[in-house]
Amino acid sequence: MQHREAFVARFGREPQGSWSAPGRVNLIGEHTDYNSGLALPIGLPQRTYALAARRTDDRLRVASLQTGDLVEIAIPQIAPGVPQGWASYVAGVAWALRADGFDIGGADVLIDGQVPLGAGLSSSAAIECATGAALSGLYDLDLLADDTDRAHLAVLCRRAENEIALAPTGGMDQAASLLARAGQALLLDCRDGATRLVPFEIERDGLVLLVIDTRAHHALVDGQYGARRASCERAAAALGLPSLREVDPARLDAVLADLVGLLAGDGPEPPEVVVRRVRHVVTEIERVQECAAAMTARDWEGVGRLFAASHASLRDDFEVSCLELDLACSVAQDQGALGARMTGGGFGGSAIALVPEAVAGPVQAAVTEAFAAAGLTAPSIFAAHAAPGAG
Ligand code: GAF
Repeated sequence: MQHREAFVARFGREPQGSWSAPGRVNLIGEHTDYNSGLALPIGLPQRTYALAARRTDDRLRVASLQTGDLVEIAIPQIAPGVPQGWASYVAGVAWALRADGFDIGGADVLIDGQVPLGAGLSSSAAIECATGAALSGLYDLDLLADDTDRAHLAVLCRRAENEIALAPTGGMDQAASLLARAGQALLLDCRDGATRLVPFEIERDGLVLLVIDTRAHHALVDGQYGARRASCERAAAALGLPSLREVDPARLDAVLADLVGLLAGDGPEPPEVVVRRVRHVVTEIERVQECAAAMTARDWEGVGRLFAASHASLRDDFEVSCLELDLACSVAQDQGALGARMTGGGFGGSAIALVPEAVAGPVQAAVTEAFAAAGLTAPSIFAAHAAPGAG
C-alpha cells in the first residue's frame, strides 16, 4: 500500500504532506559526542517517512507501519517516560518544540521507518527528525530553512530522546539526520556545534562502504551506554575539566597517570578501567581529525588504518564491541577490506567496512559464511553512500 492510502486508512482523512529523515552511519568518532568531541557521520540512503496532518485539538495520534499500532496522547500529557516505546520519539519532539516556545497544535502522524531497527543506524533519530520536519512543515516553523535552523531542530530532537524517551545519548545522530549532505561526510564538533563537510565520494576511487548489520541486539536505554557516559563524566570531574575534550592529547600519558591517583578507589569501577575509557575518547577524537584529513587527500588506505585502530580502541579500551562485531570486522579485513569497525553505540548493531569494489562480493560472502559457521543469526549486508538529510 502506498503511504497516502495507508494514512487515509488509519486516520480517515488526507495527509497534508510527507517528510523524511535518514538513518546514519558514523564513519569514525564513537562515544565522543557526549564528551564534547568530534564525530564524522554520513546520512544513509534508508529513510524514515512521516506523513502528517494538523488536528484542531491538542492531541497527537501516531501510527506505525512497522508495529501496526496506533498511540494517542494529549500533548500536555507527554512527560519523561510517557508514552513509552517508539511513540516516545514522535511525542518527545512535539513536547520539545513546545518546551522551546513553538506554538504547535496536535497532529495525526503516520511513520514508515525504513531504517533497520535496533541496528545501531539511528532509527530512533530518524523518527525524531522526520517528525520534527513534519511538525515544522505543518505549523510553518521553517526549521529546515538553513543549517542554523536544522542544528536548532537537532538539539530539540535530542531533548526528545534524552528527556522523554530517557536515552542518555549525545547529539550526533540527530545532527547527522538533519545536516547530512549527499556525497559528503559531516565533521561535527560537539563542543560548539560547528560543522564542516568532508568529501566522501568513494565510488570515484573504486571503493564501496559495506554496512554489516550483525542482528545482535542493540538498545541505548540499556544501562551499558549510560555507564560509559558516567565513567567519562567521572573522569572529567576528577581532572577538573568540563569534558574529556579538554584533555591535551600530547600529555595523555601524564594525565592518565594523574587520574589514577585522583580517582583513588571511589566510584563503581577501578581507576584502571576509567583510565582505559579516557584513553579511548582522547585518541578517538584525534583519529577523527586524522581521518577527515585522509579523506580530503583521498588517502583511503590511511582511512582504513584509522577505522581498524578505532575498532581496536572501542573493543579493548572502551569495551563496547561484542563477538559479532569483532567477527564481522576481522573477516572483512582478512578478505581485503582497507579497514572495518563497529559503528554507533555498540553492544551489537552494525559494523562498516571500506572495501575495493572487486572484493565487496567476497567480503559479503565470507562474513555471511563465518556467521553461519559460528552458529550466529545471518547478518544483513548492504552498500551505503552518503545521502542527504531531512526534507
Ligand atoms: C549512539 C548515540 F545515540 C550517539 O549519541 C553516540 O554517542 C553513539 O551512540 C556513539 O558514538 O548512536
